[in-house]
Formats: sequence, C-alpha cells, structure tokens
Amino acid sequence: MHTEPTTFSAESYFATQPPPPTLQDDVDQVRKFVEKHAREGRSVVLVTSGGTTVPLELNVVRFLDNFSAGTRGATSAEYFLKAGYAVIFMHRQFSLQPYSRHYSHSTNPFLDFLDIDPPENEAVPPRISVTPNKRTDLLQVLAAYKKVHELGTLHSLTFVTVNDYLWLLRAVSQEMAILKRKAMFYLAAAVSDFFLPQQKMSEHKIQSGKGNLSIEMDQVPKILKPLVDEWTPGGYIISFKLETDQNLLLPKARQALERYGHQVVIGNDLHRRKFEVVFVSKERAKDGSGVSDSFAEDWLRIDLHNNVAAGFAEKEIEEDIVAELVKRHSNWIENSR
Ligand code: 9Z3
Repeated sequence: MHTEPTTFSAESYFATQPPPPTLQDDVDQVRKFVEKHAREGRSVVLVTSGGTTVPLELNVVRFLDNFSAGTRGATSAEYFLKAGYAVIFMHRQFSLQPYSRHYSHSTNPFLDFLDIDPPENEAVPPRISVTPNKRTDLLQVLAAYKKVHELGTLHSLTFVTVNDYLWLLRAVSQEMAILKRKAMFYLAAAVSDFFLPQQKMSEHKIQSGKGNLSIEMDQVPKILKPLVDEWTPGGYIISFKLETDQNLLLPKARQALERYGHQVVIGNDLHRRKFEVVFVSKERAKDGSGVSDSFAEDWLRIDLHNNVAAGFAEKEIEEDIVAELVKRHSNWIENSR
C-alpha cells in the first residue's frame, strides 16, 4: 500500500490520533499528586524512561521497538528522590523501575539473594532469610524504597506505544503547569521519530503472501516546541539527544536547543552513555558591544575502570547528572525571584 506522507503538527496529531483509554484516570491521579506536592512546596520532576513501540496493525501482532531498557530513567529517578524531589516516573511498561532495578537484571537475580532456613521442627514451615553478604546492599535499597512510599514522593505511570507517550506527556505537563518554575522535565525516554497513523494501519495482521513488506511511516511531530511554549510555561526542561555518530552529538544538541528554546540538552553516544555525557545549554555573555548568546558545553565523565579496580562500587553517572541538574534548577528558581 502506498499513501502520501502526512506532515503532522502537534495540533493535527492530537486532532486525528485517538487518546489511550486510561488517559483520564492517569490524569486524575497525576493531578492529585501534583497538587499535594505543590501544597507542600516540593519541586516535582517528570522523568520519562524506556522505549516506545510503533504498532504496525490495529490488531497489533507486530510493532517496531528500540533498545532502551530504562536504566537512565530509573536510576535518575532514585537520585532525584534522594535529593528531595517528588518524581512522576512515566515509563515504558515492564522497563526498569527505581529500586527494583537493582534486582531485576539477570546478573543480579533476586532469588539468588534468598536462603531457605531449615525449620526447627516439622510443624513450622521453613523461613526465608537474606544471604548474609547481600544484606547491607538490600537493606539500603529497601530503606530508601520504604521511605519514598511513606512520603508519597513517587508516582508511576506507564506507556507502551509512541501514541500513549505523546498523549500522556501533553496531559502530565499541563497538570504540572501550576508548579511553574518548580517543575522539571527530564525527558530520557527513547521516543520513536516515526509512526504509522491509525488511518493508514491495516486492521488485521499483515499477510506474508505478497512477498516483501514495505511500509512508509510518517514523522512524529516535534512536541518539545509546544511543551516549552504552551503546555508548561516556566518549567525547567531537559531533553536527551542520542547519537551513534559521535561527530553529530554537539551539532544536533545545539540544533535542538536553538529550535525548541528549552534549558538543557544532554547529549549521549549510544556506546559511551554509561560513562560520558555532555550538557549543552545557552550562555548569555555581556561585553562592551552588548549581550550575546553562545553555547556552553560541559562534559561529564566518570572513570568506570578505576572505580571498579579500586574496589569501589561501580559509580553511576546518573548521580552526577542529577546533582548538576538540581544545582542548575535551584539557580533557575532563584533567578525568577
Ligand atoms: C537518551 O538518550 C537516553 O539517555 C537513553 C538511555 C535512551 C540512551 P537506557 O534506557 O538508555 O538507559 O538503556 N534518550 C534519548 C531520547 C531521545 O530519543 N530523544 C530524541 C532525539 O534524540 C529527542 S527528545 O531525537
């Protein structure tokens, strides 16, 4: 099937693509969460995490996906919580989550942490205990997890498709507008650039009888522009730029800042993302001839090998990313006064 490509603006996208059925419930819960933390004077960060799918059929059998496991988002969410933020964790269903992420990898399986203690007699069932050398780590994670639950500072919601993601992002950011400068957006989800509009999707499973399959997808609208200008004015917005060609990282990050006018683009290379990122932002310089804008580029690197060789636990780059952003965000809030 060959159809003409359609160019979607954010507006025409939302006018023609259907909202996910759970949208209203999700929004109601987010509203309560945001209002509570606005009342309590807390800053709130929306962390998006994981990849989006692009269904190829209305009765979905096949879909396009990407590599993202949600490590960046889940790890960062923990550090934001530790820094006193309330976190809306909007993630791909079944991707990594804060706290449980420590035990959901196949390298660190949860069941290997547990022992079965033999019962004292046959009348009592055996007890489960934590393997002694794993207790300190588990206790730390569990204590942080319980504290967050007690404070009510973490709210999770899920998406699967790129359509779910777009609808949710718009709705959540509109709810966060009341926070003004206390709202932060940390857009780490790996969102598809292409999609198949409902109107062009085959209803049933695409049949293989015709041989080759060729599908033309449309471009996902650039939603950062309306996010910055309309949905949540005043929010501190950080987007991520992922590239596999290191040479494209800075030019693409600068281009995104120029285009959307938000605060920070964090550039990362697919293979170096766990130990190197670059913060790109606009810098205002004053000299004799007036005020001019230029780009500030700050590289953040961690030395994975030395840390591990020295016997330290592997340092997570997200700890430093979040510390830097918390600092920048509080300056941003201060400067509005
Ligand atoms: C990122 O760059 C994230 O850091 C990663 C994290 C997806 C690389 P993992 O989940 O990976 O820890 O495995 N996100 C990219 C976000 C993105 O796709 N941005 C768009 C783009 O680059 C613009 S908003 O065009």
